[in-house]
Amino acid sequence: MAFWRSKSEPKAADPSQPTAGSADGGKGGQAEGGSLLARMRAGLEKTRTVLNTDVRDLFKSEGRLVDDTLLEELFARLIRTDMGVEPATEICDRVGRDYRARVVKFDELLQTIADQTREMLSGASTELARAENGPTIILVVGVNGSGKTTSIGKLANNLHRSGQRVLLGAGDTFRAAAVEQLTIWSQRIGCDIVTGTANSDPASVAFRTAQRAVEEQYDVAVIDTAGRLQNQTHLMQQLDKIRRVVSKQIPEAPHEVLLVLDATAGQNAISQARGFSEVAGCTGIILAKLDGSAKGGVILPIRRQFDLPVKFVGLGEGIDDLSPFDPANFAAALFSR
Ligand SMILES: Nc1nc2c(ncn2[C@@H]2O[C@H](COP(=O)(O)OP(=O)(O)OP(=O)(O)O)[C@@H](O)[C@H]2O)c(=O)[nH]1
Ligand SMILES: [Mg+2]
Repeated sequence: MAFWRSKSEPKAADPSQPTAGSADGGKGGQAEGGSLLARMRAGLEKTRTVLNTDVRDLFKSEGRLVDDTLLEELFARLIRTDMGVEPATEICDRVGRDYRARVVKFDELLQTIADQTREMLSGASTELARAENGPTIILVVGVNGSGKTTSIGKLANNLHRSGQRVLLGAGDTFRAAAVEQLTIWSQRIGCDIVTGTANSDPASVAFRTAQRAVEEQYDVAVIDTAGRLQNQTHLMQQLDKIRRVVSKQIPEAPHEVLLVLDATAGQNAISQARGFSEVAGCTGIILAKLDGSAKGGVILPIRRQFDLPVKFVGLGEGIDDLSPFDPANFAAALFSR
């Protein structure tokens, strides 16, 4: 599953070619698509269990009459996944519209909810941006412990495996352990890394990363940053400085500013997204730790409230546990039995 096609491959705009960010990672292969669904399903296990068990509990095997009581109960159960009031209301409205005063089976209802979820999530392009010429620079930001460094490791590994020359930038200079953590990832992947001494200016690491990426003709550089809160003004200004020094090397860079959100934070992830997307010029979201969360429904308000596509989801701590986000795949995985 390659996140990017190589530059020599045909453009994704060619309708005969699947896109790099599509559910099957651009391979178009049935088997791979199937295994992606299985992995997404496993990653969403906790949310899926909440939904399936909770919603199924509302039904008897012979089905149940759709009336106000059922719709209220359904609403309460949907809310538990942190999908938020609006999406839950819309789903219940649709169930009411389609089935009111009829007896429905659990499977029928689940299919309707899945369809509605897919529609609510679709629309934005989830493909990773790419520089026309020269290296693509990806900056990764987010609050402490959200999963930035791990997501960088997984992303870089995938790009490296698909034949890209990848450079990492250890822009979290606050803690020696952070540099070590990214260095270990670079060794596992077999890619190069630019580091700075502890407490050195992260912008200087970012500058040197972009400079080396240009001079040595890397395809992509992924720059890590220290965790910060959106209300820590000086730290947010530091992000701004990182962006500026990178754009001195390459005017359009950074091509992506990926905000890593922790899915286990549920609705709190939304306030993080709000703060960061305003200040840091984010271009997309990585929703990490979906596997550890029963609140995977939070993806719906994130999609709705921000003009920011979810580009990847983290489905575990392993090197392969990052998947391009695909609404159809996500909805199918979430509501499959
Ligand atoms: N289960 C699971 N754990 C994850 C995932 N992504 C990251 N983690 C774990 O979350 C913890 C924090 O991950 P890091 O990548 O260090 O987070 P960070 O944002 O770089 O943290 P700081 O640099 O301290 O701000 C680690 O234990 C990771 O293994 C994921 O998708 N699933
Ligand atoms: Mg980190």
